[in-house]
Amino acid sequence: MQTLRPSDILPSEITPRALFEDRRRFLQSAGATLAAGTALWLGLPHDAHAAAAKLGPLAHSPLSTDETQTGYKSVTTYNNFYEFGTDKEDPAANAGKMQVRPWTLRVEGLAGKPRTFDIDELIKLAPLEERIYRLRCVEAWSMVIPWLGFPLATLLKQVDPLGSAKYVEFVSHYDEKIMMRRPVLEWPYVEGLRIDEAMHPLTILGLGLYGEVLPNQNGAPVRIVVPWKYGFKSAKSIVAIRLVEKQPATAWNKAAANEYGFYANVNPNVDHPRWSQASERRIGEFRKRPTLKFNGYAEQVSSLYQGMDLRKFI
Ligand SMILES: Nc1nc2c(c(=O)[nH]1)N[C@H]1C(S)=C(S)[C@@H](COP(=O)(O)O)O[C@H]1N2
Ligand SMILES: [Mo]
Repeated sequence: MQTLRPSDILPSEITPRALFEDRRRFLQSAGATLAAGTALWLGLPHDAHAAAAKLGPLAHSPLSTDETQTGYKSVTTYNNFYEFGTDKEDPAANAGKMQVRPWTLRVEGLAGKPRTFDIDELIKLAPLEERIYRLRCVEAWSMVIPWLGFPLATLLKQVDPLGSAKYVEFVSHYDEKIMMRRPVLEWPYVEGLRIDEAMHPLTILGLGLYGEVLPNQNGAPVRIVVPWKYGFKSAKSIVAIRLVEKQPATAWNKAAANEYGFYANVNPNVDHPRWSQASERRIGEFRKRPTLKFNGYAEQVSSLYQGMDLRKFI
Protein backbone atom coordinates (compact mmCIF):
# COMPACT_ATOMS: atom_id res chain seq x y z
CA MET A 1 0.00 0.00 0.00
CA GLN A 2 1.30 3.39 -0.88
CA THR A 3 1.18 5.91 1.92
CA LEU A 4 0.96 9.55 1.00
CA ARG A 5 3.15 12.18 2.49
CA PRO A 6 1.60 15.52 3.41
CA SER A 7 3.70 17.04 0.66
CA ASP A 8 1.65 15.00 -1.78
CA ILE A 9 -1.71 15.81 -0.36
CA LEU A 10 -3.16 18.56 1.76
CA PRO A 11 -5.92 18.11 4.32
CA SER A 12 -8.04 20.41 2.19
CA GLU A 13 -7.85 17.89 -0.64
CA ILE A 14 -8.59 14.82 1.42
CA THR A 15 -11.60 16.10 3.26
CA PRO A 16 -14.37 16.93 0.81
CA ARG A 17 -13.85 20.62 0.18
CA ALA A 18 -17.29 21.76 1.30
CA LEU A 19 -16.92 19.90 4.56
CA PHE A 20 -13.44 21.29 5.09
CA GLU A 21 -14.58 24.83 4.52
CA ASP A 22 -17.62 24.36 6.69
CA ARG A 23 -15.38 23.09 9.41
CA ARG A 24 -13.04 26.06 9.08
CA ARG A 25 -15.91 28.48 9.21
CA PHE A 26 -17.27 26.64 12.19
CA LEU A 27 -13.95 26.71 14.00
CA GLN A 28 -13.59 30.40 13.33
CA SER A 29 -17.05 31.30 14.54
CA ALA A 30 -17.69 28.83 17.32
CA GLY A 31 -16.70 29.62 20.86
CA ALA A 32 -14.34 27.42 22.84
CA THR A 33 -17.26 25.65 24.46
CA LEU A 34 -18.73 24.23 21.28
CA ALA A 35 -15.69 23.37 19.25
CA ALA A 36 -14.55 20.43 21.36
CA GLY A 37 -17.53 18.57 19.95
CA THR A 38 -16.82 19.48 16.33
CA ALA A 39 -16.59 15.91 15.05
CA LEU A 40 -19.92 14.97 16.59
CA TRP A 41 -21.57 18.13 15.45
CA LEU A 42 -20.63 17.38 11.86
CA GLY A 43 -21.81 13.83 12.21
CA LEU A 44 -18.39 12.43 11.31
CA PRO A 45 -17.49 8.87 12.20
CA HIS A 46 -15.76 8.26 15.51
CA ASP A 47 -12.33 8.19 13.89
CA ALA A 48 -12.88 11.48 12.11
CA HIS A 49 -9.14 12.17 12.40
CA ALA A 50 -8.54 9.55 9.71
CA ALA A 51 -9.29 12.40 7.30
CA ALA A 52 -5.94 14.06 8.08
CA ALA A 53 -2.90 13.44 5.90
CA LYS A 54 -1.12 10.19 6.71
CA LEU A 55 2.62 10.17 7.20
CA GLY A 56 4.77 7.29 6.18
CA PRO A 57 6.36 4.90 5.77
CA LEU A 58 7.15 4.64 9.47
CA ALA A 59 9.69 2.66 11.40
CA HIS A 60 8.64 1.74 14.92
CA SER A 61 11.34 2.95 17.29
CA PRO A 62 12.61 0.62 20.03
CA LEU A 63 12.81 3.76 22.19
CA SER A 64 9.00 3.61 22.43
CA THR A 65 7.08 2.69 25.56
CA ASP A 66 4.54 -0.13 25.31
CA GLU A 67 2.19 1.50 27.82
CA THR A 68 -1.42 2.12 26.81
CA GLN A 69 -1.68 5.15 24.54
CA THR A 70 -3.85 8.09 25.53
CA GLY A 71 -6.87 8.35 23.22
CA TYR A 72 -6.60 10.54 20.12
CA LYS A 73 -9.46 12.68 21.34
CA SER A 74 -7.72 13.57 24.62
CA VAL A 75 -4.36 14.08 22.91
CA THR A 76 -5.94 16.60 20.55
CA THR A 77 -8.47 18.38 22.78
CA TYR A 78 -6.64 18.65 26.12
CA ASN A 79 -3.70 20.88 25.26
CA ASN A 80 -1.40 23.59 26.45
CA PHE A 81 -0.69 26.10 23.68
CA TYR A 82 -1.06 29.43 25.44
CA GLU A 83 -0.84 31.44 22.23
CA PHE A 84 -4.36 30.16 21.59
CA GLY A 85 -5.72 30.54 25.13
CA THR A 86 -5.03 29.21 28.59
CA ASP A 87 -7.89 26.71 28.92
CA LYS A 88 -7.19 23.14 27.87
CA GLU A 89 -9.90 23.23 25.16
CA ASP A 90 -8.78 26.58 23.72
CA PRO A 91 -6.04 25.30 21.38
CA ALA A 92 -8.36 22.78 19.69
CA ALA A 93 -10.97 25.51 19.27
CA ASN A 94 -8.66 28.29 18.07
CA ALA A 95 -5.52 26.86 16.46
CA GLY A 96 -7.38 26.02 13.25
CA LYS A 97 -6.79 29.64 12.22
CA MET A 98 -3.05 29.07 12.01
CA GLN A 99 -1.78 28.68 8.44
CA VAL A 100 0.72 25.80 8.58
CA ARG A 101 1.67 25.86 4.90
CA PRO A 102 3.84 27.24 3.51
CA TRP A 103 6.17 26.98 6.51
CA THR A 104 9.90 27.30 6.92
CA LEU A 105 12.26 26.52 9.77
CA ARG A 106 15.50 28.49 10.04
CA VAL A 107 18.45 26.68 11.62
CA GLU A 108 20.91 29.44 12.37
CA GLY A 109 23.44 30.89 14.78
CA LEU A 110 26.75 29.20 15.55
CA ALA A 111 26.74 26.88 12.55
CA GLY A 112 29.09 26.34 9.64
CA LYS A 113 26.19 25.91 7.22
CA PRO A 114 23.12 27.74 8.56
CA ARG A 115 20.08 26.97 6.46
CA THR A 116 16.35 27.45 6.09
CA PHE A 117 14.34 24.28 5.57
CA ASP A 118 10.97 24.16 3.90
CA ILE A 119 8.50 21.94 5.74
CA ASP A 120 8.33 19.56 2.76
CA GLU A 121 12.12 19.25 2.80
CA LEU A 122 12.09 18.64 6.53
CA ILE A 123 9.61 15.79 6.32
CA LYS A 124 11.84 14.04 3.79
CA LEU A 125 15.12 14.74 5.57
CA ALA A 126 15.19 11.44 7.46
CA PRO A 127 13.10 8.29 7.86
CA LEU A 128 10.12 9.00 10.09
CA GLU A 129 9.86 6.93 13.22
CA GLU A 130 6.97 6.26 15.52
CA ARG A 131 8.10 7.23 19.01
CA ILE A 132 5.58 6.40 21.70
CA TYR A 133 6.60 8.62 24.60
CA ARG A 134 5.23 9.57 27.98
CA LEU A 135 4.55 13.32 28.23
CA ARG A 136 4.54 14.68 31.79
CA CYS A 137 3.15 18.18 32.18
CA VAL A 138 4.40 20.33 35.03
CA GLU A 139 0.73 20.48 36.09
CA ALA A 140 0.96 16.86 37.32
CA TRP A 141 -0.90 15.13 34.54
CA SER A 142 0.54 12.89 31.85
CA MET A 143 -0.26 11.22 28.54
CA VAL A 144 1.25 8.56 26.30
CA ILE A 145 1.50 9.84 22.74
CA PRO A 146 2.58 8.05 19.54
CA TRP A 147 4.66 10.82 17.97
CA LEU A 148 6.13 10.71 14.48
CA GLY A 149 9.44 12.32 13.84
CA PHE A 150 13.18 11.84 13.71
CA PRO A 151 16.07 12.75 15.99
CA LEU A 152 16.70 16.48 16.29
CA ALA A 153 20.41 15.58 16.04
CA THR A 154 19.84 14.56 12.42
CA LEU A 155 18.69 18.08 11.61
CA LEU A 156 21.36 19.85 13.65
CA LYS A 157 24.15 17.85 11.98
CA GLN A 158 22.96 19.21 8.62
CA VAL A 159 24.15 22.70 9.57
CA ASP A 160 27.52 21.79 11.14
CA PRO A 161 27.22 23.23 14.67
CA LEU A 162 30.39 25.07 15.73
CA GLY A 163 32.28 24.06 18.87
CA SER A 164 31.17 27.32 20.46
CA ALA A 165 27.49 26.26 20.26
CA LYS A 166 26.69 25.21 23.82
CA TYR A 167 22.92 25.64 23.79
CA VAL A 168 20.03 25.46 21.36
CA GLU A 169 17.14 27.93 21.35
CA PHE A 170 13.71 27.16 19.86
CA VAL A 171 11.41 29.95 18.73
CA SER A 172 7.70 29.32 18.17
CA HIS A 173 5.59 31.05 15.56
CA TYR A 174 3.82 34.17 16.79
CA ASP A 175 1.11 36.10 14.97
CA GLU A 176 -0.76 38.66 17.04
CA LYS A 177 -3.63 38.66 14.54
CA ILE A 178 -4.66 35.13 15.51
CA MET A 179 -2.88 34.55 18.81
CA MET A 180 -3.12 35.90 22.33
CA ARG A 181 -1.84 39.44 22.80
CA ARG A 182 -1.99 39.52 26.57
CA PRO A 183 1.54 39.09 27.92
CA VAL A 184 0.69 35.93 29.89
CA LEU A 185 4.09 34.84 28.62
CA GLU A 186 6.54 36.86 26.58
CA TRP A 187 5.83 36.15 22.91
CA PRO A 188 7.11 34.50 20.87
CA TYR A 189 7.33 31.40 23.05
CA VAL A 190 11.00 30.50 23.43
CA GLU A 191 12.50 27.33 24.84
CA GLY A 192 15.96 25.85 24.94
CA LEU A 193 18.18 22.89 25.65
CA ARG A 194 21.84 22.34 26.33
CA ILE A 195 23.50 21.09 23.12
CA ASP A 196 24.05 17.56 24.48
CA GLU A 197 20.37 17.36 25.47
CA ALA A 198 19.37 18.56 22.01
CA MET A 199 21.64 15.96 20.37
CA HIS A 200 20.42 13.11 22.61
CA PRO A 201 18.75 10.33 20.60
CA LEU A 202 15.53 10.64 22.63
CA THR A 203 15.03 14.28 21.56
CA ILE A 204 13.01 14.42 18.37
CA LEU A 205 11.68 16.86 15.87
CA GLY A 206 7.97 16.03 15.97
CA LEU A 207 6.08 16.09 12.67
CA GLY A 208 3.02 14.01 13.45
CA LEU A 209 1.09 11.85 15.87
CA TYR A 210 -1.12 8.81 15.56
CA GLY A 211 0.19 8.19 12.01
CA GLU A 212 -0.85 11.60 10.71
CA VAL A 213 0.49 15.12 10.37
CA LEU A 214 0.36 17.12 13.62
CA PRO A 215 -2.98 18.73 14.39
CA ASN A 216 -2.49 22.50 14.77
CA GLN A 217 -3.23 22.38 18.49
CA ASN A 218 -0.37 19.93 18.99
CA GLY A 219 2.17 22.22 17.34
CA ALA A 220 1.81 21.82 13.59
CA PRO A 221 3.68 21.58 11.38
CA VAL A 222 6.84 20.99 13.40
CA ARG A 223 7.68 20.93 17.12
CA ILE A 224 10.20 19.64 19.60
CA VAL A 225 9.57 16.59 21.81
CA VAL A 226 11.84 15.99 24.83
CA PRO A 227 10.31 13.13 26.84
CA TRP A 228 12.35 13.30 30.08
CA LYS A 229 11.49 16.95 30.76
CA TYR A 230 8.28 18.69 31.75
CA GLY A 231 6.07 19.29 28.71
CA PHE A 232 6.73 23.03 28.53
CA LYS A 233 10.25 22.34 27.19
CA SER A 234 8.73 20.86 24.02
CA ALA A 235 8.10 24.01 21.97
CA LYS A 236 5.31 23.89 19.39
CA SER A 237 5.02 25.28 15.86
CA ILE A 238 8.65 26.34 15.69
CA VAL A 239 10.05 28.71 13.06
CA ALA A 240 13.66 28.96 14.22
CA ILE A 241 16.33 26.90 15.92
CA ARG A 242 19.36 28.91 17.03
CA LEU A 243 22.70 27.50 18.05
CA VAL A 244 23.99 29.81 20.77
CA GLU A 245 26.79 30.13 23.28
CA LYS A 246 24.83 31.17 26.36
CA GLN A 247 21.86 29.58 28.10
CA PRO A 248 18.79 31.04 26.38
CA ALA A 249 16.22 33.09 28.29
CA THR A 250 13.10 30.95 28.00
CA ALA A 251 9.46 32.01 28.18
CA TRP A 252 8.45 30.16 31.33
CA ASN A 253 11.72 30.82 33.08
CA LYS A 254 11.31 34.56 32.44
CA ALA A 255 7.73 34.42 33.72
CA ALA A 256 8.59 32.64 37.00
CA ALA A 257 12.16 31.45 37.44
CA ASN A 258 11.51 29.81 40.81
CA GLU A 259 8.73 27.66 39.36
CA TYR A 260 10.11 26.79 35.92
CA GLY A 261 13.81 26.15 35.79
CA PHE A 262 15.81 25.96 32.59
CA TYR A 263 16.49 22.23 33.01
CA ALA A 264 12.96 21.20 33.99
CA ASN A 265 13.87 17.52 34.23
CA VAL A 266 10.92 15.55 35.56
CA ASN A 267 11.78 15.00 39.21
CA PRO A 268 9.38 13.54 41.80
CA ASN A 269 11.73 14.70 44.57
CA VAL A 270 11.58 18.40 43.77
CA ASP A 271 8.16 19.94 44.25
CA HIS A 272 6.81 22.86 42.32
CA PRO A 273 6.55 25.72 44.86
CA ARG A 274 2.75 25.42 44.75
CA TRP A 275 2.22 21.63 44.42
CA SER A 276 3.85 18.25 44.74
CA GLN A 277 5.51 16.60 41.76
CA ALA A 278 5.60 13.17 43.46
CA SER A 279 2.64 11.79 41.52
CA GLU A 280 0.61 12.44 38.40
CA ARG A 281 -2.75 11.63 36.84
CA ARG A 282 -2.60 9.90 33.49
CA ILE A 283 -5.32 11.50 31.37
CA GLY A 284 -8.15 8.95 31.12
CA GLU A 285 -7.40 7.40 34.51
CA PHE A 286 -8.59 8.28 37.98
CA ARG A 287 -5.91 6.79 40.18
CA LYS A 288 -2.65 8.62 40.64
CA ARG A 289 0.62 7.15 39.46
CA PRO A 290 3.97 7.83 41.05
CA THR A 291 6.04 10.21 38.94
CA LEU A 292 9.29 8.62 37.77
CA LYS A 293 12.63 10.36 37.81
CA PHE A 294 13.36 11.77 34.34
CA ASN A 295 9.82 10.64 33.47
CA GLY A 296 11.07 7.04 33.37
CA TYR A 297 13.98 7.76 31.01
CA ALA A 298 16.68 7.84 33.73
CA GLU A 299 18.62 4.94 32.26
CA GLN A 300 19.09 6.83 29.00
CA VAL A 301 19.65 10.39 30.25
CA SER A 302 20.95 10.51 33.84
CA SER A 303 24.56 10.49 32.58
CA LEU A 304 23.94 13.93 31.05
CA TYR A 305 23.67 15.37 34.56
CA GLN A 306 26.51 13.63 36.33
CA GLY A 307 27.92 15.83 39.07
CA MET A 308 25.06 18.35 38.85
CA ASP A 309 22.89 19.08 41.89
CA LEU A 310 19.43 18.53 40.44
CA ARG A 311 17.81 20.28 43.42
CA LYS A 312 19.68 23.41 42.39
CA PHE A 313 19.47 23.03 38.63
CA ILE A 314 15.71 22.59 38.46
N1 LIG B 1 4.59 27.45 21.62
C1 LIG B 1 4.18 26.75 22.68
N2 LIG B 1 4.67 25.51 22.89
C2 LIG B 1 4.26 24.79 23.96
C3 LIG B 1 3.33 25.33 24.90
C4 LIG B 1 2.84 26.65 24.66
O1 LIG B 1 2.02 27.20 25.41
N3 LIG B 1 3.27 27.32 23.53
N4 LIG B 1 2.95 24.58 25.99
C5 LIG B 1 3.87 23.51 26.44
C6 LIG B 1 3.31 22.66 27.47
S1 LIG B 1 3.12 23.34 29.01
C7 LIG B 1 3.01 21.34 27.25
S2 LIG B 1 2.50 20.33 28.52
C8 LIG B 1 3.09 20.75 25.88
C9 LIG B 1 1.76 20.11 25.51
O2 LIG B 1 1.83 19.45 24.28
P1 LIG B 1 0.52 18.74 23.68
O3 LIG B 1 -0.61 19.72 23.80
O4 LIG B 1 0.85 18.39 22.28
O5 LIG B 1 0.28 17.52 24.52
O6 LIG B 1 3.40 21.73 24.89
C10 LIG B 1 4.40 22.67 25.27
N5 LIG B 1 4.75 23.52 24.15
MO1 LIG C 1 2.95 21.52 30.52
